[in-house]
Amino acid sequence: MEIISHIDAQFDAIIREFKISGNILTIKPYGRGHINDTYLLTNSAAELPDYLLQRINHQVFGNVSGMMSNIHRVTEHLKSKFIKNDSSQITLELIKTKDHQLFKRDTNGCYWRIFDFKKGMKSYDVVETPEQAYNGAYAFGSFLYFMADFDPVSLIETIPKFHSVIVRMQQLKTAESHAFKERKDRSAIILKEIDKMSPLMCEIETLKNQMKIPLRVTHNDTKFNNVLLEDQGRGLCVIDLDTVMPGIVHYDFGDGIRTSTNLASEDENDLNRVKFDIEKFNAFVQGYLDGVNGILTPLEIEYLARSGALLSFIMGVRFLTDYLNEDVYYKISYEGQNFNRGSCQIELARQIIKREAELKHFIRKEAALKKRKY
Ligand code: ADP
Ligand code: GN1
Ligand code: MG
Repeated sequence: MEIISHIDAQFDAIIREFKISGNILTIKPYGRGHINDTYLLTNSAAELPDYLLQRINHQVFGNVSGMMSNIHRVTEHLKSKFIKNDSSQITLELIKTKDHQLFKRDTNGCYWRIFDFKKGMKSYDVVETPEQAYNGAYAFGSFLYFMADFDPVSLIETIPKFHSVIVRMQQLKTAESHAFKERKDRSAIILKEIDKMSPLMCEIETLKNQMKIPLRVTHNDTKFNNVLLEDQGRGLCVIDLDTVMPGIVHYDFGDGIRTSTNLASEDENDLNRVKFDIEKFNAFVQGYLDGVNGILTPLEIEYLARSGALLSFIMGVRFLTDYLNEDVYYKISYEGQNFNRGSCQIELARQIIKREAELKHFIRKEAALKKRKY
């Protein structure tokens, strides 16, 4: 494999470690993820694959080897399921190194991996149509369904207590106690609102701890831009598998609702524009329930309506924490972005909580209508 000369020597050295086909013509930063550094590698021959190179954020993911082993096992499992049951779905494919490893550590201590790039598919930061919401939800729902015969505790927990409200609230309090006055003052109103909402937001965690809600293999980062939809056709691919680990359905359903029903962007500056869209909610519910194919228990179904608020709340708390910590976790592109992100998520949580009875009614009705396909 020859790498075209204008590619930076550092990238050149990394790419050469992996088993890729053809010659890489260009490399450019890609996507809008908040955690890893992502690059699109374009092949010089159109008929050969393009690739997605990522520098893994090892501050966030302390056990890179365990995480990569999770991803490998999960993608192999899904691939075999899709071959047997569902031709519209594909999975990420890891490209191994020439010495058959799942990632490479460079001399600076950075960790790199390569996936095949899914041509003709794209992700959406803000969902445009109910049909997109249905399709993405279907992919996330069937992720849960097809992973149902995989032992959740055989996966390593890539970020322990990732969606624990109790832990996230503790982290917020610690950040608050260390924060600069200016950031604390700016956050004061929203912090009060968070305190008021917090008891209601702990209920699902209590049910999980009491083992009334089953532990499953969950994705845990089902933000809508973590599913690729085919431009033309019905193809679907769930991506960003770094946080696949044991969890509960509410984490996945809830984050999907958070990111597919808000008419505004995640960091909207004007809170009046944050609007929960019921049409996209309904479509997401239908897609998700079709995807999970009847495996949810009555108690799981009962709490789905709350979970959209829960995940909006958790993300609001996490963004605010990072704002108070001077933006050390999430990538930002302007000062105050984490404040905007946090305020938006809390506003969305507030709107969803207000409509819980109506949302619950819709979910119950839809769940009763769904029949198993397989
Ligand atoms: P992060 O963990 O930083 O969010 P992701 O793995 O989600 O990183 O990748 C960032 C973006 O890159 C995604 O939102 C998506 O748009 C795009 N992307 C990721 N993997 C692929 C792939 N295999 N094919 C095409 N696009 C991809
Ligand atoms: C991060 O990696 P990305 O951008 O898909 C974060 C999620 C948050 C999300 C908020 C490992 O997701 O938990 O919901 O930002 N991922 C991690 O947009 O913390
Ligand atoms: Mg992502």
